[in-house]
Amino acid sequence: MSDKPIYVTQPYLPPLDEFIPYLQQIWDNKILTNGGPMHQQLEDALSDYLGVEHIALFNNGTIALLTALQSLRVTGEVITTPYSFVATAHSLLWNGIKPVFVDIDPDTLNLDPSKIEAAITPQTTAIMPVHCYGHPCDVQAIQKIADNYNLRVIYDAAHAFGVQDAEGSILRHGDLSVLSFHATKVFNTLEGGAIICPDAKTKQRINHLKNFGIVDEVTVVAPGINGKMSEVNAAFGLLQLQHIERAQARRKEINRIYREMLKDVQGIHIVEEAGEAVANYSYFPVLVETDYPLSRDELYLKLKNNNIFARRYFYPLISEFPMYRGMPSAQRGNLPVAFDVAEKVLCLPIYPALNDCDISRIVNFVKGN
Ligand code: T4K
Repeated sequence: MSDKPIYVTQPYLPPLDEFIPYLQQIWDNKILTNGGPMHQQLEDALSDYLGVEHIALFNNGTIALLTALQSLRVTGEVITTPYSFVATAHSLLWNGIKPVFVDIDPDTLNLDPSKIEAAITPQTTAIMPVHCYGHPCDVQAIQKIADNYNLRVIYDAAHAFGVQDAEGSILRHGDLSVLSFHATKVFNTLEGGAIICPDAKTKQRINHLKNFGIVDEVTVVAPGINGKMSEVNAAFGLLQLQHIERAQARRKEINRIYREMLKDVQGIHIVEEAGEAVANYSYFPVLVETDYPLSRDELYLKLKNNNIFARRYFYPLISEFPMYRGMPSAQRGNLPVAFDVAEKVLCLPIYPALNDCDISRIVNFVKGN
């Protein structure tokens, strides 16, 4: 095991000296948090970059999810996917909401709209789909169901930074969309997140909720939380934005090389990107099928033993964790596709600093060389 470790992802870090002027400004301003100038600049810059009108920054994606649910006063039961990071369902449980798991579509690996209606009960108030790996959900089908049953739609768009469909940002769909800017994401603020809001009034309510419910020195309108992004995090985001095009171009190229090199490998199924979407290449998931010479876990371990840390996102399913697995909707019979995919998936490393030699090394191991 002599080669350097390769992780599933690695944050894009601009040259350190480029960050110093931002820090100098913060030192000069002496405003470290609570909606300072960097925070305002990043909201404006992200609105432009993402093509959305109203964005509220957060200290991480999970607090943003919690706050999104609070802002819409969601209660009762919410239909969601078991095939995601645990934060999706945890945000429901933390709000006293019961997650109801619905199976995923075998092609997109997103919530299967054709299975949603059967899971709706009189207690259902919302749907929380995930644009898994940044691949867009079937937003039209989901909205149609939501309209028919008067349900809210909150997209967990943690993976979907910069993703577009034919008419624009994928983040404009639903009542709210929630982003994560965690270090492992295509755009990061070290820790961070955001809610995309449809209008200024909703954004104002969310701004109050992320600041303890405070409106002014003597007025508190809701039992809010501390979800504020600091000035250092916002400054890091501003610097990241200067580099995002180059970083994304490299991800796109890595995606292309993998697809080319892996296309004829028996038993390796490359998960397709959705239709005409502008993708963000945040993950490179493959399914290790039964005609591959090794099991998924054997391949995972083989890579690991050679210092290549691919990840089984998302295994186990959220519904398999102890706080969920007793629920009727968590049972294997209800989620056959999700169980099947979770047992086959492996996300190969993808990040801007991954070089062509690294990719060849990974592919050679996958090819059995
Ligand atoms: N919804 C969805 C669908 C999500 O995927 C997430 C987060 C959320 C909601 C919640 O958003 P946040 O509250 O996190 O903003 C990672 C991330 O911690 C998590 O943000 C992310 N999803 C999830 C999919 O992946 P882990 O436990 O796999 O992270 P970890 O520490 O094992 O990191 C993975 C690899 O990345 C490491 O092997 C090395 C590399 N790495 C990681 C960090 C933190 C670095 O090179 N540098 C770093 O600083 O969860």
